[in-house]
Amino acid sequence: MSNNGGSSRDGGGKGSSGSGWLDEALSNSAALNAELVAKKEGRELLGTPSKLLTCPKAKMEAQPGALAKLIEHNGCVGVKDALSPQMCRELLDRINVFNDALKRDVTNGDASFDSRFGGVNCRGLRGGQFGQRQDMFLPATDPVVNKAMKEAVNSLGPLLRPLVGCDARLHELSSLVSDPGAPRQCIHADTIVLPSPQFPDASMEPLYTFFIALQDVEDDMGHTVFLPQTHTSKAHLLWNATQRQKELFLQANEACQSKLKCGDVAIFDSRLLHCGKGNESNKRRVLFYFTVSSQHQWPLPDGLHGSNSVRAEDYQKYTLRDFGLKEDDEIEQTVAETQSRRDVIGTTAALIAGNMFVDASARAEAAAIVSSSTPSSSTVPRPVADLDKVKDAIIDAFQNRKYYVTGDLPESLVAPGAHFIDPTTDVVGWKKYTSTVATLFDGERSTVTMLSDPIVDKNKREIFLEWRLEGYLRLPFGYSPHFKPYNGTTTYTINDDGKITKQFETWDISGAEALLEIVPGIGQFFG
Ligand SMILES: O=C(O)CCC(=O)C(=O)O
Repeated sequence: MSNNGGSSRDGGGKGSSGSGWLDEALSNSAALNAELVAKKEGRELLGTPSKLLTCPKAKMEAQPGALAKLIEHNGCVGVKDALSPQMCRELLDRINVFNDALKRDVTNGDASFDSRFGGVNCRGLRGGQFGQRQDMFLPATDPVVNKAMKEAVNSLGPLLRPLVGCDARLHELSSLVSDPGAPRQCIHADTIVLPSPQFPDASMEPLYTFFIALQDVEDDMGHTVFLPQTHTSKAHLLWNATQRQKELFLQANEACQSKLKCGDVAIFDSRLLHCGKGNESNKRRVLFYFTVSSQHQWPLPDGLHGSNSVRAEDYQKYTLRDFGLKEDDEIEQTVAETQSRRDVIGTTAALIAGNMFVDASARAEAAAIVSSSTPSSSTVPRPVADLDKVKDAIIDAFQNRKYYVTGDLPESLVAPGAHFIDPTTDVVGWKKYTSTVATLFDGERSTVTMLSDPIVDKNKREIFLEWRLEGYLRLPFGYSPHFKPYNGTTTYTINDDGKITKQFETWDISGAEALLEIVPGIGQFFG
């Protein structure tokens, strides 16, 4: 949970590491300032959060690949009933015992603060050395903790396989204990997005954190607030800009909050912006949590990318296999799903519409996308559109409207819910695709060239195009870099109505690399 990379660092007034009154005074003043910032964020910058999209466990089991894809895209999701009520009760009791014992050990000098507790954001000025919010590490070998991990991994196994794989490493094993009076946290991310200006050569696979509630979290106990789709380089760039820009950015983003019942889990990409709300109740709120990733090393060697909330003796010691995750028969299907990730997002929309989520408004929104793209059940045969005419319309949009760099693709050519896929991106819908292209490229100064006459395959209902693209990007802060020309191909899939249901691009490697050098997270522009 040690957050990093952004402007709202620990700010918590750390327990034991201060060495004298001056350190303590500075630390307290930083903590007070952080609490004020957090209050302002809650009061003035974030609107009323909606509810985190949350899916029943059975749906997660039925379509894990689609859910994994949704997490990748959104950065957060909830799943119900990840731990049984009995396990939650047992673990909660254990954590309460640990909490008393470890505080005693630290106070008596039998253990150092940092070996048992993490640097949590806004720990709270009252509550002495430990504050009112603690990030308390849990030992992996403790029988109750171990049993809870095994149960959680078994229960979330269908999702963990496509999301991170059985060999994923356990990076964090801890608990969040928020006592009455714990203040609201500042918006923060637990890890940075790499590569970054500080670490241009570094890269990372996402780390996913699982917050499991060990009791019902009532509204006044403080939910966790998430800002979906902010786990991207673009979002971090804006969030790490000037204070004013950061505030505008926070105001512009939608927020949602987990409302976990006992045993439910909120899963999030550790780069996602989020914060815990204050505990205004008279009850303790405890979350059991762990963080896993297919990336085995974290933090990276010689980097200041953050630290992990895990006991030193457990650091880099476990993978999910150690908690019972196996590649069983299901895995074949899961691997296939992961390999054809491009197709999964379509399934995702269908799933949402098919009642995957508990949240009614999300379901309605997704249902609208899917119903409009679902083939009609009418039995009356309808005339099939002429593909040569569609080809001419595509050529017109490509050559005369330059839609690959202007976004000026007529909506009438596109089926609702169509996919636009390239080596960095997979977006759904005409609006999202066209508005992003228009924002990303400088259409006036960029050129597109058709390299051969498009080929029509009437059997597959596909149109194939070869092209070359060159020009300028339009990035934040007036930055407009030129990118090297690159060649590509596009395969359009056309439905019976003559509308594009899929635009699938490949790029020549050197061109793609050149573009990615300029905008490492280019795919996220489409997020
Ligand atoms: O208290 C919470 O709900 C969230 C805590 C958290 O996100 C953090 O400390 O990084």
